Amino acid sequence: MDVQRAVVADPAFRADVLAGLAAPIPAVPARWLYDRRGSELFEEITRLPEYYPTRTEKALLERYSGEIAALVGQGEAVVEFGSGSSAKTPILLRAIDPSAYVPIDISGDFLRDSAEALAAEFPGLAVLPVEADFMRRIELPPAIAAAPKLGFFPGSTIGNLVPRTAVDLLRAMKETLGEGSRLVIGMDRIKDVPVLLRAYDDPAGVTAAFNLNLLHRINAELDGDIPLDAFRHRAIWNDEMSRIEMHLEAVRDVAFTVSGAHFAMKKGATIHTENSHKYGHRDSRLLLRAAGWGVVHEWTDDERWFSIILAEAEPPRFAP
Ligand code: AVI
Repeated sequence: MDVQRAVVADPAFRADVLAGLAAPIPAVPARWLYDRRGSELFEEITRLPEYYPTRTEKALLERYSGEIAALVGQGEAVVEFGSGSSAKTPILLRAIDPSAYVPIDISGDFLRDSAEALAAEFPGLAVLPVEADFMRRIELPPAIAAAPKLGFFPGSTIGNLVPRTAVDLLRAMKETLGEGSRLVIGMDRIKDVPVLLRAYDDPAGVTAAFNLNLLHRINAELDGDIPLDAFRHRAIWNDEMSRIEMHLEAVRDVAFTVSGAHFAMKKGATIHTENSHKYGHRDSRLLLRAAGWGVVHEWTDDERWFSIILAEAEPPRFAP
C-alpha cells in the first residue's frame, strides 16, 4: 500500500478543494496551507530577513509593552486568540502581570503544548486553555468571570480574512470578551510594493515551498495526481483590494484528478490560495469601529510598516 495515501482525509478539506477547484476563479481557503509541513514552513518564513512582520511586531511589543501595561493596568485576564506559541506572548504577559492567561485555539494538541510551555515559564499564573473556534462567541472559563479582560491577537492574522469576515471575527471577539474589555491587535500596514513582494516571494523560495505544499497535501490526502512541476508560486499586490495575494499558477496546460474528479487548467490560470490585507492608518480604525471597537492607542515602528493597536469594546450608542 502507498503509505502517503493511507492518511485519513478531512471531509471539510475534500469539500473545500473540490468546490474551490471547480469554481470560476479557482481558490482554496488559506487555512489548508497549515498541515504539519506547512506550519513548519511558515515558522521558517517568520525567520526570513525579507519577512518583516514578525520581527517588527516583536520589536514593537518589546519597546512598548510598558506603555500598553500603563494604559490597561495590571491584573487583567489575558485572552489570546490563537495558541500563543510565538515568542510574543511572554513579552506581553511579563508587562501586564495578568491574573490569568486563556489561550483559545481550534487545534487541541497545539494548544495543550503551548499552554504547558507558558505555564512552565510563568509559575503561579493560572493558564486556562480553551479548545474552540474563535470565529464564534466563546464561553470563557468561570474563573475569570469577574476579571477585566484583555484580548490579544498578534501576527496580523486578521489580514488573512476578507474585510467582511474580519469584521465578523472582531464582533465575535467583542461578544466573547464583553463590553469595556480591551484588545491588543497586530495589523500590517500598506507600504512600498517591492517590500511587500519580497516578503511574500523570498529569494530562498521558502514562501514558494509553503504555497506549493498545498498541492502536495492535496495529492497525499485526497488521492490527487497534480503534477507539482506544472505550477509555480506567484505573489501579487492587488492595489484595489489592498492586499497581497498568493496564487499557484499553471506554467503549462495541465489536467489532473482529485478524489476521482477531473480538472483542467490552461497555462497562466491560477489557484488563489491566500490573501494578506494591508491597512492604512484610517483603514484599521474603520475596520475596528465597524465591529464596535474604538482605538485607544496605536504604536508603529519608524518606517510605519506594522502597527500594534489597543482598542476598547464600545457600548452601542445612538448615531446621527
Ligand atoms: C499568518 N499570516 C499572518 C501570514 C501573512 O503574512 O499573511 C501568512 C503568510 N503567507 C505567506 N507568508 C506569510
